[in-house]
Amino acid sequence: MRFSVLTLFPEMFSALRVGGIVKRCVDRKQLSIDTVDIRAFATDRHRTVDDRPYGGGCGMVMKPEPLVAAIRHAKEKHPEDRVVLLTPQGRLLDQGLTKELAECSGLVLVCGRYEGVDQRVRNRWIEDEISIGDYVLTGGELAAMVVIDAVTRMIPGALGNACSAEDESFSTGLLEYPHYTRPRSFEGDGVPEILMSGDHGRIEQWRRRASLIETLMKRPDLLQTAALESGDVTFLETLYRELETIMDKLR
Ligand code: 4GX
Repeated sequence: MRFSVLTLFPEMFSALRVGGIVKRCVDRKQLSIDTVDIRAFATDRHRTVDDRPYGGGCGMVMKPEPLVAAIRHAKEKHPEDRVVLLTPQGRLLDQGLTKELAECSGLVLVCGRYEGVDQRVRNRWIEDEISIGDYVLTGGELAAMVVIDAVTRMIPGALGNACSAEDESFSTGLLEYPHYTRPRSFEGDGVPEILMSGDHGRIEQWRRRASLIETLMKRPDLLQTAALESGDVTFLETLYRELETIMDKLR
């Protein structure tokens, strides 16, 4: 996977090289992250990259010329790479979109600053618009890093260990079950006995049910789209009936 990042603040992306899985993938050449400084493509003496909006109003707009020169530069080497703009107006990033992006050979991530980019650049050059959530950032850089991070862990072998990103929460569409490690007793709190039983069938069932309960309590909306098995529905029906019995007595 290849990322070309177009930004006015290329130094921000050094955060990805400090440590962790993204750095390891870069070191192993499973991933490349090239930053392109948009300001380097400004041609005037002040290296201007923004200008006032036509029609008036507050804030500035990114000028088309340096931005398009930067996009052309990134596309030159790899014309097949998809040009993506980070913006609150984009498709909401979720695990499905992350998987879709991971199938691309390369992405050109365009990080906007100010009020945004000239609409003509969007019309001609932007192939996809992505949002990392319904809130407003001061620039696209952190959003681009979120995309890089989430897409990187979908690269086959990226997570290093034998487990794949596939068996975790969100690939099932459910929240993760609770995790425990040593010590067996921590400040008086123990670990669910079943996890120490060595009975892998029952452990798997406990974890699945814990995931279902976690999802029901914290993100019930996810149950609507999760890949539920018939045993899951049976378990949820059991919970439902148990609650009904309790409620009947309370009322
Ligand atoms: N998920 N922002 C981009 C400037 C901007 C506006 C419009 C292009 C077009 C954001 C988000 C986000 C703030 C990044 C506005 N650039 N990006 N920036 N949420 O809030 O991705």
